[in-house]
Amino acid sequence: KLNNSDANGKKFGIVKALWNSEITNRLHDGCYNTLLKYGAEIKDINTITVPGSFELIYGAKKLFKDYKPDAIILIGSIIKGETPHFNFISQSISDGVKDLNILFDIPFLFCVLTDLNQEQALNRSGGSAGNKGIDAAIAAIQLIK
Ligand code: DLZ
Repeated sequence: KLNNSDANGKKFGIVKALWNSEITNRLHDGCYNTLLKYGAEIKDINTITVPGSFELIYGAKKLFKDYKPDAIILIGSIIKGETPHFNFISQSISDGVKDLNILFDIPFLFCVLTDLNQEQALNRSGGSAGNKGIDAAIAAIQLIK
């Protein structure tokens, strides 16, 4: 169980994809507000944006090197289209986040929704299925703790 000051004095990096930005903004709000709720200071939360989820890995690597945070949360929303593109991109991103976790000595949190449609994405970004941005922030704080 977390205390309200567990995130205090810690530095957080967030990388947010702009593709499906209605969803990623909702995830970001949940994540950001949760970090504040547990004591993180605004000056210690650095959000950068990348064009799409595929670029989250590069953005996270760059943020790690430039900002030296205690944890990095990667936020994206991939929504299935007509082609297998969805599967390739989802798989390569989860592989990439795994690689970041192996390569560098801080946790990288996977907050990338892979949904079949917009309705599912809305449900999981502040709707009936909660907000996965909140969950990712809590996981980041738990790992640092
Ligand atoms: C190209 C593409 C497609 C079709 N769908 C998504 C998506 O659902 N979610 C997302 O975050 N990004 C998507 N992209 C963009 C790719 O992530 C990437 O930005 C481009 O392929 C350029 O590398």
